Amino acid sequence: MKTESKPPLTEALAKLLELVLSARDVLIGTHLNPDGDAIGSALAVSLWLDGLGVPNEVICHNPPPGYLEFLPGAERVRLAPERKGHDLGIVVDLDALDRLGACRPYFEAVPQLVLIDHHQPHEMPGDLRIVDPASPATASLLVDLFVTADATEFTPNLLPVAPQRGLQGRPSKSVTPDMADCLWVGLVTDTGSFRFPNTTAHALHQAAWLLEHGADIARVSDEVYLNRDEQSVRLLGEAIHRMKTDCEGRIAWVVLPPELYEELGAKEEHTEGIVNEILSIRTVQSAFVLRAGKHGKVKGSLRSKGGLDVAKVAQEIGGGGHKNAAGVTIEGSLEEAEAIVVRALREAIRC
Ligand SMILES: [Mn+2]
Repeated sequence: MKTESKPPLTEALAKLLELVLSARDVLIGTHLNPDGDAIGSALAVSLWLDGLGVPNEVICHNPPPGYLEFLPGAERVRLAPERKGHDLGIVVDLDALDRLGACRPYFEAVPQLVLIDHHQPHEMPGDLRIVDPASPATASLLVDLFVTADATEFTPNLLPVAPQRGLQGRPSKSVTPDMADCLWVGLVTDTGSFRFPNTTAHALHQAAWLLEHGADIARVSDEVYLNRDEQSVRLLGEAIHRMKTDCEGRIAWVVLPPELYEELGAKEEHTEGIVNEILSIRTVQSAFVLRAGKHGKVKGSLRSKGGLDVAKVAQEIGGGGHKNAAGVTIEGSLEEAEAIVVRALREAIRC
């Protein structure tokens, strides 16, 4: 694994501010099939640039999923830029430009690229890289940046003088309540509501800070967790019905064929969360879900508990991610991919 030296946050921030304040138009992007951290972080950056008076656009290969449409600024996310000639790109929550999908060429065309991310670096794109794999979410890195910005002389005061909704602490120079909502979503979703092992004391301090700065957690909880499509729950039911296990129940998985999605009227995004339900079985150490992707490829989500590193397993068979949550793309049929993942996991678990 490649390593890189981490510039101190103040240095990274100074460089970032220098770039954005001299930019004419900034293009912001995130990964395809965006999750809460991807959209939340991209919108937080966009709203921050608004405050700095820097024109910007947000693009993504897919529109925000329904449960994120309530986020302030979600309506500004486009599939392609409306303007030309952006002189700065900022991509968040990804390490490989492949993950930009159809948006990749737009970012390859910008003269300068900033990358803000918390995945294990492997491709290392970007002229300025603000990367910390120890950070639980890209939103968490952004909170650190904004808190650092508040403490500096060179950050302009972004907040209007009028009192802001929900503010309990000292006003931030950088983070508005709308931004706090976006950052809260990123932090909450990537830590599994502060249940995953990536939940550090620092993340909880940041959560408190976001609450003090106007995050509306009751609204976010309703929108994110009590807002599922009926097809999503029906797909979960079918998935659990089809679940297979191996190694005395230490591995559990589901293969979801395209016909099932057609039959239920379910979409790709409805797959989210199924793998975590399977992982919740007491004996299960690793769970995965496979579905047909595009161009004869199979997409898979892998999860694990405790010490088992599924990012390593994913890297071996074509993918990557975090220790307890990773993704793979495998060439071949669903059956072939299933055999490949089961074999790799059996090896990792030694059963
Ligand atoms: Mn993330």
